[in-house]
Amino acid sequence: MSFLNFIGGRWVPAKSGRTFPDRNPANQDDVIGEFPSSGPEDVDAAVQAAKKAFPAWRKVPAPRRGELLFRTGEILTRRKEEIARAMTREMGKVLKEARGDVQEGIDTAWVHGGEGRRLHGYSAPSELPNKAGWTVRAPIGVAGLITPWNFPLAIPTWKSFPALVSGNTVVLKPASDTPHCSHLLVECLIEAGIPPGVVNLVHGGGGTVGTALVRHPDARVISFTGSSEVGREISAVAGRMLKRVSLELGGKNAQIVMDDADLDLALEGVLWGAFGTTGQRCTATSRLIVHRKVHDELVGRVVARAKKLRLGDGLDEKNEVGPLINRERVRAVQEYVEIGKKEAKLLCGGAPAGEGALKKGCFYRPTVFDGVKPAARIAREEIFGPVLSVLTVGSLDEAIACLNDVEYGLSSSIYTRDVNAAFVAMEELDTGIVYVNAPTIGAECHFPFGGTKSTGNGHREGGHPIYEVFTEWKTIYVDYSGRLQRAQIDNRKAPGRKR
Ligand code: UN1
Repeated sequence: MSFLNFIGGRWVPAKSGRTFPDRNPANQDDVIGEFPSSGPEDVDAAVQAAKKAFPAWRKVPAPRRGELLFRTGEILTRRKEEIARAMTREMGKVLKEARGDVQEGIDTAWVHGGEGRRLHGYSAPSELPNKAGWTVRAPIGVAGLITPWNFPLAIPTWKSFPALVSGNTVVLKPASDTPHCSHLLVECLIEAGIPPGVVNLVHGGGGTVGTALVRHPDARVISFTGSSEVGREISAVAGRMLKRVSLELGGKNAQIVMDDADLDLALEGVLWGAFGTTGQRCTATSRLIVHRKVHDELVGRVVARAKKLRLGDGLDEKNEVGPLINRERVRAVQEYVEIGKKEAKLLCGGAPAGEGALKKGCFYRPTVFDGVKPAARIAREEIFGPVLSVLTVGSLDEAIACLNDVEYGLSSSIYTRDVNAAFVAMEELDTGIVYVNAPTIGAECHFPFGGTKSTGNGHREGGHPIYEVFTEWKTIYVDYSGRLQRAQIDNRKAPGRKR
C-alpha cells in the first residue's frame, strides 16, 4: 500500500517520487506501506499552503474551530479500535496501551474543543480615567509540529489541537517510524471538515523534513518532542530566527520507595513505570531509588515478576510487553546494557529476546541492574528501553538528592505512607511532574506536561499553558476621554506642587 503527503487539501507524493517502508516492529517482514520520503521542496509547499490558509482560518470564530475538534473527537471515538490496532502493528505497544493512546487523543479533542469557548484573556483597570485595557490571544501563523513515535496518536493531538483552535495553521511532520498513525489522524480531521491548507502532513526523516521545517522562515512556531540533543539544535536555529519553540525532551525518571511504603503498591508501580510501553516513554521509570531496609524484598519481587512478563506481538492480548521500535533501538539498548554490566550487577534480562516467533521482531528482555551508583552512566543517561537501574539509599534526604542528581527533570514518584515525607518530596523534587503513591507515568492531557533542566525549554504541553506556545498576547487600550492622556505622566502632579 502506498501513502501520500497531504498538502493544501490534496494527497500528493513527494516531489522526488521517493518513498520509505514502514515496518511492524513485532515482525519486520510485515510492511504497513510505503510513505513519501519528502525533501525541503515538499516542506516549502506545505508551509506555503498553510500560510495561504491562515488569513481565513484565523477569522473563523474560535468556538467554531472548537466544534471541528469535537467532530474530530467523535470520529476518533468511532474509529478507536481500528486506530489502536493500526498503532500496535506500527509502533508495537500492546493493544491495551494503544487504546489508551487513542483515548488520550480523544480526551485532548474534548479539552481543546472546549477551549474554543474560553481562550481567556484578562482585563485590568487603567491608571487613567476614561481608558480601558484588556488582552486577547492571537494566533501566530504557521505552526511546525515534529512528533515522536512513542505516542503516535496522542502527541500529534497534544500539539495540533491547541494550535488549530487558537487559529494557527499546521504542518505536521510525524516520526518516520510511525507515519501511519498521523495519516489516520489527518483522515479524521478531513472527515470533520478541516478546510484545505489548514492541516498539512509531510512524511520523511527528521534530518531532512524536520530540519527544513525548523529553518523555514514562514513556520513561525515550532513544537518538538524528542531527544535533548536534537532539541538543542532546534533551539539554536530557532533562536537565531527569533522563532518561538517549545521543546519536550529527555527524562531519567525515578521512583522512590521509602521503608514505610506499601510494597505491593510500589511493586505494581515500578513494573508498570519501567516496562510499560517497553520503557519507551519520556516518563518511563528508569531508576528505582529504594530505602535499604526494603531493598531486598522489593528488588527480589521486581526481578521475579520482570522475568515472567510475557513478551510478544501486542495484538495478542495475552502479551504484556511489546517490541522496541526498531533494530537500531535494540542495538542502542544493548550498548547501554554492556556499559551497565561493567558498572553494576545485572539481575535479569540484559539481552534481546529472539526465540520462536520473537525472532522477526525487535524484542528486548526486561532488564534490572542492582547496586547502581549515582555516578554510573546507567543512572544518569536516558536509555529509552526496558532497563531499570536500582539505587539504594538510607534516608528521605538522600533519596531526594539522588533523584534530583541528574541532568533531566520530567517526572518523579515517591511511595510512602508518611504524609510529612510526601509533602517534603512534593516540595523538593525538581521535576515538572511529581506523583505520590503512583508510578512516573500516567499524565492526563488537561494538566501541564513537561519538565525542568534539560527536559525542555520551560514550556509545557497540555492543560492551559500550551496556549503560551501557540498564541501571541495582544494588549488593547481604548481611550474614551476624547483628549490626549499620557500614561505615567498625566495622572501625577509634578513633585513639590501642592495638590
Ligand atoms: C511520554 O512519556 O512520552 O504520562 C508521554 C503518560 C502518558 C503520556 C506520556 N499519558 O504516561
